[in-house]
Amino acid sequence: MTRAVLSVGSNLGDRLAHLRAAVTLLTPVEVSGVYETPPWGDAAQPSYLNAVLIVDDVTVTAREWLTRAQACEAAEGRVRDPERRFGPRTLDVDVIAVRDDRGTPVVDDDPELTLPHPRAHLRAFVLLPWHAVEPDAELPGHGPIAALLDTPAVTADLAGVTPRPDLSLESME
Ligand code: PH2
Ligand code: MG
Ligand code: MG
Repeated sequence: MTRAVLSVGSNLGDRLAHLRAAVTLLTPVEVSGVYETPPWGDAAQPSYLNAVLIVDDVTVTAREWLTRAQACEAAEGRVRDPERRFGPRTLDVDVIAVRDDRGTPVVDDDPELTLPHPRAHLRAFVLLPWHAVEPDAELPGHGPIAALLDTPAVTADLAGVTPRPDLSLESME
């Protein structure tokens, strides 16, 4: 596989430090800005910092991106609450979409790693940062992300997705 789009989010502890740890561990080729976003799916929790990372490594399969994502979450002390699927977390790294080395999108209904991510087309906090780094990108099965940003489900949430130019994941050396 070549290129994967990863969504990173944090709403517990030092949120920026958790996102920065993901950048250090995953060595992305593109890093979006940081956005402050209201919690989606389970409102009774602090707001999130979200960003999108583009990773590119011909030797890494889609499944291995998931393994790496989960290793980052574990390294940042994430504890999963089986009772609260969309509950707060120190670090969440989701594999949104993967293309193989010929540019063909990976489509898989494996419940362990469904690709593309089954809710990505509805999530302003994924689409807006992704669009900032790859304006012409397409979400396989859903079309251009620029058009998804204009759909009613997403536009309703866009107002809450606030850029945080004071926080950066770049130039961390
Ligand atoms: N992740 C969730 C649940 N809700 N809300 C926001 N704003 N950002 C997230 O990354 C997020 C969420 C579960 O993965
Ligand atoms: Mg998630
Ligand atoms: Mg996740």
